[in-house]
Amino acid sequence: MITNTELEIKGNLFPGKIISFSQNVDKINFTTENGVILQVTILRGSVIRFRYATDNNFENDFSYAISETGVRGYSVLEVEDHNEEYVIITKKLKIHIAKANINVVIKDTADNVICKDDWGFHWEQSYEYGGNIVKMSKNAPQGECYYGLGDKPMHLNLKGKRIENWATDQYAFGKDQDPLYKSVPFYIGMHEERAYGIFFDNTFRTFFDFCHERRNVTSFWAQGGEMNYYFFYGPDMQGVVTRYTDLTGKPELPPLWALGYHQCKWSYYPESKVKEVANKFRELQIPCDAIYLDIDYMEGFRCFTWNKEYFPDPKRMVAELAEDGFKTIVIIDPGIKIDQEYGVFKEALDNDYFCKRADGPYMRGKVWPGECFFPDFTNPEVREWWAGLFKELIDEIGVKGVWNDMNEPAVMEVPGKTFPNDVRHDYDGNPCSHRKAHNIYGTQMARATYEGIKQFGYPKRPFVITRSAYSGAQRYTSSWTGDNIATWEHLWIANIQAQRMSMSGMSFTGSDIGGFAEQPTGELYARWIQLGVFHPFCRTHSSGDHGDQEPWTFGKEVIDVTRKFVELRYQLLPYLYTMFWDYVEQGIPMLKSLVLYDQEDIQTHYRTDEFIFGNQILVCPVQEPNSKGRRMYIPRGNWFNYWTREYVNGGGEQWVDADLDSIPMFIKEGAIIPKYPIQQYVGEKKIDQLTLEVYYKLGDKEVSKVYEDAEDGYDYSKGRYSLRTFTFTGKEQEIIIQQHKNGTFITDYETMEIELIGIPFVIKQIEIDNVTVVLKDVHFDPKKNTIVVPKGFTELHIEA
Ligand code: MIG
Repeated sequence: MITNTELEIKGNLFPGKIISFSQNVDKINFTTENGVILQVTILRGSVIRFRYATDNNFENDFSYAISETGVRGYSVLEVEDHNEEYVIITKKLKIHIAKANINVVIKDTADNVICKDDWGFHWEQSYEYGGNIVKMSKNAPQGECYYGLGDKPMHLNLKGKRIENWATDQYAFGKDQDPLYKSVPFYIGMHEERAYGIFFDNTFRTFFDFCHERRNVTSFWAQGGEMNYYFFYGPDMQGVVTRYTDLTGKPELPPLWALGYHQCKWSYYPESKVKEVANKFRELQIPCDAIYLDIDYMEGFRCFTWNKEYFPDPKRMVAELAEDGFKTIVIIDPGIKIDQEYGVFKEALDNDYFCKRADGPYMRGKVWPGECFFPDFTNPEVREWWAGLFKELIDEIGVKGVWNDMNEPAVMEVPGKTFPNDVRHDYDGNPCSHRKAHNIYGTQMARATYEGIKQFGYPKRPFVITRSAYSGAQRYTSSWTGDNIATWEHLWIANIQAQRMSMSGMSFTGSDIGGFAEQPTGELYARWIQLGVFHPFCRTHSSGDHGDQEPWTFGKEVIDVTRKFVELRYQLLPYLYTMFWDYVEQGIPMLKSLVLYDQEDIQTHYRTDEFIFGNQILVCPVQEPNSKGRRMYIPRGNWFNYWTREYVNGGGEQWVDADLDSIPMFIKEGAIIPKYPIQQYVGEKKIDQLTLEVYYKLGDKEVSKVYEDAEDGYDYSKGRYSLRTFTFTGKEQEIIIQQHKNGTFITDYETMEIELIGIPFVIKQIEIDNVTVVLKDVHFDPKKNTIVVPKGFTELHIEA
């Protein structure tokens, strides 16, 4: 056996040649002369895990990120033993492993190189902490682009950047600032229109370098733990994202109200102020479903308490708000005030639930309540206890959602703004230091919160929102992008972050609309609302330091713009809910950056502003003051301008008008867009009719879907949902709409109003399920081209 030092270059150690090989079903192990083991696990034909040990020694295999319910299985697996290499063959990939140094080359079945090691796996031993700094470097062919990585506030395409993942409280962060609140060590690479993904499942501080240090190399490394990554093959980018999301877990459906508009501020208090804000929404008829209580609702910032002066009877208040359609959401932070009179503190202390320093003292840090200790959310017993604390809030008081903040974890007035490295964590029975637990701490807090709300709210669906997150957090929680600023640049950042989170498996995300720090002008607020209603999570929030940020702060024009766009969101709820269902069922990102939508069009590879909301609505925010519109790229295909109904050919840039009351918005031809009547909150009205906007297309069929269910609860998981699939076929003198329904849920409405947009002929005849109908029996309106039909039709012919 040769020693490591014989394979050392500038402090880096490298694997030697392979001396043995073994296979155990889906796991294939290669061992080198210097004690490196590469274990390749075939999860699916296009999902492969690469895991490296040094000193012949793997750690206990444990991950918080990997979902137990993900798809596993493959139809083909062969290993060939050649002179110079082993080749592992699956249905989608050929993985070449060099006998000389275990370098890996991944090819598709047509022998195109998809991803190839440069130095491949190498490492440095860490004398200070023990273990290794584990490193991987890959060849970066010219023209390769990189996407993903969670909340990074920089150009969507990460080429040329070096990135760090270390969850950090970054108040008033700026463009390109890194690291931020979240740690999602997953990226998508794309070269010659073939996409792949890499998820480096390592919770230590990780780095990614995309051709920043060396022009032809991308690399990633971690300050500890194992080199342990999952490779996903596309070739389409959406396939990469859905496979990654399947592996790290998909969320449950949120209650439909959570997709409504939310209003927040630091802070609404006392009760009269909360009521005043809520009432004003109803008075101005701006729909709103949720109102938030920030830290001041508590007694001295003690979690799970109420300031009785501001909120003498929370149960009554919450009930009164609920009567008016408002769900109350409260903030809960991780810091527990050191106070012997405080029950939560005492209980955690008595049960040994708080994090401790290496030599035994408690982890003590200052946050809002003053000096605090912090529960170790990586301990399953602590999570169970934490979940139990929600009994009163949820079960008795009737709070409907919980907002987890400061869970990076943030600590005030200390360098690094977080726990010191030596703090100990249970890590679900794999005791470790904060170096390893830091990035996962927030997710485990949100997870425990989710369990609590679910337990006490059942059979209602829980709603959680978190600031910090690691891969997999989407199973438990939504998120927001943290403390942004009321500037035009931050509108650009918010757009990027929402798109990037979507392609990183965390679609249920939004920004603080209007900006958290500082105050927006009315114009900026209006432009931000126009973007925000197209983000899966839609909430206005502000620090409150610089004045108000309710929609009515900015005068009549902005009130009208806000109402118009929030109403549009409520009309589009069935469309948005269907997007969410696609995300829940298949891991499909709710927002699609243009590159994700059409990667074969290289024009899309560097676009940032335009995105597809769901599958069929193209949106592009106006990001500059005093605009009457903007130039934007319309992706290939044909579209209808939503506002003017003008037909436009994609595949080029154009000017699009958009005064302050408008945003560039286009509907894909052939699309059938479902709409509900405007409601002031979800469930305000019984939906008595579904509207379908049908956008004409000549030629190829277009499929649209509408998912509906009881809007809350779990009956949908027993098949009590309604999924309508519409197929549109357009000819010169005729259109055909076919409907297929799945699921046993019966929707309230009996009829659908169909509006036909862009049809090139005059309607003379209509057949429903092969029977010709009298035009006035279907309320045909020749001016608007609308008809009303029974919801159960299977085939509609509309002819000249
Ligand atoms: O140190 O709870 O990002 O949304 O309003 C500030 C007060 C603590 C930071 C959050 C923000 C919230 C604020 N919090």
